[in-house]
Amino acid sequence: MKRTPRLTEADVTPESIFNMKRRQVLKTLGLSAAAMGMPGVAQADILSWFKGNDRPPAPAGRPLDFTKPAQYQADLTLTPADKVSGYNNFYEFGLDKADPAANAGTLKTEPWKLTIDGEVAKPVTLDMDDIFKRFAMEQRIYRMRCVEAWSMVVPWIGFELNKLISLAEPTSKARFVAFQTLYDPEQMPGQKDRFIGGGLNYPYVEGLRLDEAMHPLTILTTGVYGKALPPQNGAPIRLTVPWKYGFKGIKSIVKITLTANQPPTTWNQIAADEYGFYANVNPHVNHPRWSQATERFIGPGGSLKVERQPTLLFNGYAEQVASLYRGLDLRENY
Ligand SMILES: Nc1nc2c(c(=O)[nH]1)N[C@H]1C(S)=C(S)[C@@H](COP(=O)(O)O)O[C@H]1N2
Ligand SMILES: [Mo]
Repeated sequence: MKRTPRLTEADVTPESIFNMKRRQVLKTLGLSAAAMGMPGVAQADILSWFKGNDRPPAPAGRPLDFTKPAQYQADLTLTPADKVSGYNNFYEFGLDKADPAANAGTLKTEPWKLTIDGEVAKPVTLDMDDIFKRFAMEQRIYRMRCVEAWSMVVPWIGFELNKLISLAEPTSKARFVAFQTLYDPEQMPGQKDRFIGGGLNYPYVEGLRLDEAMHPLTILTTGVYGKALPPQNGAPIRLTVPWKYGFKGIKSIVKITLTANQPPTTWNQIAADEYGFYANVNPHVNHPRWSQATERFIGPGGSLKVERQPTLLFNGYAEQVASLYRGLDLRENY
């Protein structure tokens, strides 16, 4: 008997090639779900999940207090707010760019605790009130470049990660920083079902070298466009490393652990040849399946008007960060 083709681990592949449109996903699920017996979630649940839009939208983020340091108010054309918070990657809520905005509204971000531990003298757990009290927020207009070759310019609000790390007092053994997203399959359907979550391992994890984490451009982000982050952008706190591909910018962080050894990272685990630990934006190092020489800038105008522009080395931040990689082969360490 001929078996219905089913999605395998190899089909559920990284960013961009798992770009089946919602309709095709539904078709695939319709064909295969009954035959294979979906673990965890009944087919009907998935179908209604993918309809998406009957879910309550996220409440508007509350306005934040912040300064605007002149050196970080880059004179660049901004991506409009509705695109920054309407075109997202957050696989815990589905693979389509519209899924996070449609489906993340129910993420419970209050109360929220962030723990910093590992190779530190003073491990600490903070709630969001503690974070807003301890760290002054500032707006930073940063370029944002996804490995899929689209880009935005975003007015984030946040504070330098080095301030939090210093608070915990790294030991002399600390060389890397590991980050972890909330793990709560009841709230994040992609964690419960690999058809929704794209077959990634959850919780989503990321990492930086300690010197990258301490760099003044590296921020923990709590807001965008003047307000607290909406869930689809990684509320209530996410990482922003503007010279690296977007997948390094892990969302909805609950834990930061200083380590002696390089930590595993989610996209690297699923496709090591395509997504390196460094993930520095580099027009000269192509992705195995597409060129990184240019990018589609998602700017104002049209519904999703895009303009091709050259990719910049270190996403335009070479002057500030190139020294971190002196002597490192950027082709080998992609
Ligand atoms: N936990 C988690 N963090 C994540 C992702 C994800 O799927 N899960 N996607 C990453 C990718 S690929 C990108 S491009 C950025 C997108 O951030 P934005 O939606 O705020 O633009 O988030 C990153 N952080
Ligand atoms: Mo991305």
